[in-house]
Amino acid sequence: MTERAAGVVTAVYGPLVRVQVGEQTLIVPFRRRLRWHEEIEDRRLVVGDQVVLDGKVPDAVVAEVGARRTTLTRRSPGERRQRVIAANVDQAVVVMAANSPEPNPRLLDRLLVACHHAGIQPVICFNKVDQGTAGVDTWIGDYQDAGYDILLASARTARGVGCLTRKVTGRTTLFCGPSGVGKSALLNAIHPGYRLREGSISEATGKGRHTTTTAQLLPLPGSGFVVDTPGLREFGLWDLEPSRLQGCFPDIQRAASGCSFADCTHANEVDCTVRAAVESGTLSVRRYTSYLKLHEELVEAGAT
Ligand SMILES: Nc1nc2c(ncn2[C@@H]2O[C@H](COP(=O)(O)OP(=O)(O)OP(=O)(O)O)[C@@H](O)[C@H]2O)c(=O)[nH]1
Ligand SMILES: [Mg+2]
Ligand SMILES: [Zn+2]
Repeated sequence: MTERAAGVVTAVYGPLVRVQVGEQTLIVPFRRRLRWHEEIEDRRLVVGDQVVLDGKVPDAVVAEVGARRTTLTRRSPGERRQRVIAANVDQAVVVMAANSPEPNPRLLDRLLVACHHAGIQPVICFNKVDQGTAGVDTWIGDYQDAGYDILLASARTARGVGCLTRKVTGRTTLFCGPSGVGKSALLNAIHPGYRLREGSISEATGKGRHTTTTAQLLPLPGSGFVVDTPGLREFGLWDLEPSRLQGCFPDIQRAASGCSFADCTHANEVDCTVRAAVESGTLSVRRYTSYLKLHEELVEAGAT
């Protein structure tokens, strides 16, 4: 290897990172005074970061970090700081089980908002349809109406796996969602060579057991990358202006085109076409309520 080489971070293990350099996988430390090519608040390497290594193996170190094309960020649970999940991802497959563990549309909305905010294209995937779709039957239509790309899949029967493979080929796609919904299982179905560990579902709680413990970027056999991530229990939004929330709800955004006030929050203003759409049944009450709650939360977060 030459003295300097470009690579991509595929996993972070505390003071060490795994970097893919061409066909080679290296586990290397990073310089204390890393050179960042942009000003960022959270100066920690994450999967997907484009880096430059300095020095020859076994003494190579990460010396530089490229500017991030996209950054998926959440509020660190229990803290008033951010946590970057991954860099340079262009698409996210938000995975929920179609039945069990019980799908959570409020968490789905948060993840979708985070994708829109980060400029990452979301795909909604309901996995485990071999166990039925009872958990989503009453509200899946809300997301169809909003125009989302929705995939019904089963890692067990391979339903939808061909379609998912086509969607991820040639791109960098992050898989996210609660624990136990089958993120790792879907990735193994796309490429059995990954041999990712799959968990079991707790009989007592019906929930996943957090089998995947750290995010990792995996090269696809053709072209592109996928990112497997640990299950999320919650997802706090970070650094989003309340006024920009409607841009992260395509259905609200569409309905808002006729509102009298340009800065209408759609909560209680007169001549609000969003509320009119809810009243006439063309906009989902559940999505509207979800928007209002998140809006309130963002206003409160900004005020404290
Ligand atoms: N019936 C059925 N079970 C599935 C399917 N996909 C995954 N499972 C099972 O669900 C359990 C959890 O799957 P994982 O792939 O570990 O789930 P995960 O989303 O990666 O979970 P974490 O790593 O904890 O975030 C495992 O026992 C899988 O065998 C499916 O399509 N149908
Ligand atoms: Mg997993
Ligand atoms: Zn309005």
